[in-house]
Amino acid sequence: MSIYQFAKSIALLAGQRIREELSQELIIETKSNPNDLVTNMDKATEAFLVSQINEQYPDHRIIGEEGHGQDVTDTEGYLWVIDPIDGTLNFVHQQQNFAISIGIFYNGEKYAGVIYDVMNDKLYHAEAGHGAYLNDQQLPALKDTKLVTSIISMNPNWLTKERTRDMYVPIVQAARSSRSYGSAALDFAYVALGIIDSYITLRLHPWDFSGGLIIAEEVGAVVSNQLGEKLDPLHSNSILVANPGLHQELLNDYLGPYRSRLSEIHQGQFSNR
Ligand code: 2AM
Ligand code: CA
Ligand code: CA
Ligand code: CA
Repeated sequence: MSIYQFAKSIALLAGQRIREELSQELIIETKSNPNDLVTNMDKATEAFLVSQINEQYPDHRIIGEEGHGQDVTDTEGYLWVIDPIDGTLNFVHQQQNFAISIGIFYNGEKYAGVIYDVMNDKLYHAEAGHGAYLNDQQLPALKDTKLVTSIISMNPNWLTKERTRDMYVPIVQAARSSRSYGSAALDFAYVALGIIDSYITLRLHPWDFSGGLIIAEEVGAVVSNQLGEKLDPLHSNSILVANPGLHQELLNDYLGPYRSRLSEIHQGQFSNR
């Protein structure tokens, strides 16, 4: 079995475990603030994925949101970047609209991405250079869109903050409509699927974007930070993912005028870059 096949198989297994245990009572803890939650299921799922990977590939290294992986500071060899449950608030409140996300890199280059929409049993997956799939169906290349006829995804929280309001309101105003799904991994998957045209957010961690980055780029999406720079699996960043035409329009016409503010935000937030 290839590493890619193995990654898909453990995502499916982990999802099955979550579905089977959904009726059990959750133990919910808060992390950085009262709305930043983690459950026993996040931790158990990460522990399961990490133990499976360690057993099969003891020399591979792992970064995971809940800390079961290692402290990784370089990208040598195989690197797994995993989010056991992306969309924990959806998981807790809705028992749906959450995903398992896995991105795998080899010597810092994209190798494969897997996003498993657990409750809908939809597996988005891609091996770099070989196209992206939803279950067994290959996803077609994205077509360019203009913002006026696009649906974008953005968390409305960014429109309530002094520092970002004037930058993002014109995008929401100009778009055909906007959505907020509450799972970054599913946002990437939906861009890859072409059901939304762009996903825009100011702060994601490597486990939020690594699987999605690899899948979305396989259908021709452009994935960068909001300064147009490449993402890497070791650092948090802002996100702009869209079909090529819309990515350029957003970067040039909407974010470009705020370049110095965005640079400042990046230096402040992501100073370890
Ligand atoms: P999580 O559910 O794995 O924590 C919600 O808008 C999306 O943003 C989810 O993908 C969520 O991932 C992620 N998210 C939540 N809190 C975050 C934070 N403080 N920084 C970056 N991403 C966050
Ligand atoms: Ca979290
Ligand atoms: Ca996440
Ligand atoms: Ca998570």
